[in-house]
Amino acid sequence: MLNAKQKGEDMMDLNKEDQRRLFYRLLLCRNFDEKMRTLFRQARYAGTFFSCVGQEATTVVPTFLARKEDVVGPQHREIGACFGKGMPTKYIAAQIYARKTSPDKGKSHPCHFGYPELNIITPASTVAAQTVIGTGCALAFKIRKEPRVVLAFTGEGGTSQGSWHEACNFAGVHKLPIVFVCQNNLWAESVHYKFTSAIIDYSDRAKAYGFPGISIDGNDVVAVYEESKKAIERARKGEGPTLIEMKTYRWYGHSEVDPANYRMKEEVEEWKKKDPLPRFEAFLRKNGVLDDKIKAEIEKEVEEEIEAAIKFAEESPLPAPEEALTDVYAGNQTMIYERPKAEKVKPEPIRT
Ligand SMILES: Cc1ncc(C[n+]2csc(CCOP(=O)(O)OP(=O)(O)O)c2C)c(N)n1
Ligand SMILES: [Mg+2]
Repeated sequence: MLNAKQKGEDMMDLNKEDQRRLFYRLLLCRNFDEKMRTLFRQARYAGTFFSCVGQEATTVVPTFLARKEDVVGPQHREIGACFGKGMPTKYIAAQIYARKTSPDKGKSHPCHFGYPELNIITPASTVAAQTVIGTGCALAFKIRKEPRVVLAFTGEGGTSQGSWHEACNFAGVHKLPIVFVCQNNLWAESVHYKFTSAIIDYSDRAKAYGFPGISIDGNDVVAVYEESKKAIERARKGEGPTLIEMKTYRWYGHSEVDPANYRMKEEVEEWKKKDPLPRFEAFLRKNGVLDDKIKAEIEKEVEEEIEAAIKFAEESPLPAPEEALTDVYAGNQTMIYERPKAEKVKPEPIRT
């Protein structure tokens, strides 16, 4: 597993302003997440919250690279995908508060962040489901000859779900424009990955589906940037899927009701030293992109954005009970596409 420094890569294709914008989104994701954890303890909203603190780079960075028309399929912990793609923070807050002003009008689970305007698929509670839906979107893009790409996220636990394998297999066979991002944070609820997989590098799973897989340090923003960029470009050029395993760690419990006492304190402390934010900050400072003054301005702006989002959510009404059955079905929107011509395949001789 190489990190970005070993490979000599340095994000030179992003101008300074965009590098700062990326730092802004990472910090926004981190500080918003910490704030939501506090507000949960104050009972300011109901349900629960799946913190992604520690693993922000794995979601914010790939989605920051995606175009508006690209589709993103997050799992329950991938709030960072919304920040990376640019979903307005006030709608993320309204979703967590289950308010009428949220994209789903306050009717779904607090972690089901979806935003059709930016092609963010609402996560399903069934882990890995978004990889199947994403594969369907990728098939549609291929049939319609649209240069659009899908980013489909799961945790390492989600890759043991049958549907994830079906999605990868189908995407591999049809060379679909999709990037599978696996965030290996070592744990699926209280189950260590050694109890769900006999392999160490989840990228090895790609071999079975005939497309490339790579394992990287998911807390290294530059490495995540470079590998996501390559995979997205590959997909857009019609060269098919890529699996990127990003090794990372969640600092807190599975959700806010989980004290996570199945883990060793030492493991948590070790991973806190690999925090992606100070690492990226040091990189930006070294390259003259960030200094104390600019950082203070960014921090202030982030705080203001978070406060405004919470105010928006708290002042928004809850959905009325009589609205429960509206918007349940999409209506008759069946679309028929011309069937692509089947390729004639010459069978290869059987190898013995
Ligand atoms: C099909 C299915 N099985 C079980 C669950 C319950 N569940 C929700 S999250 C989760 C763990 C998922 O682990 P992973 O994919 O590693 O994501 P992480 O929570 O670590 O981000 C489980 C088992 C579920 N939602 N769906
Ligand atoms: Mg996990």
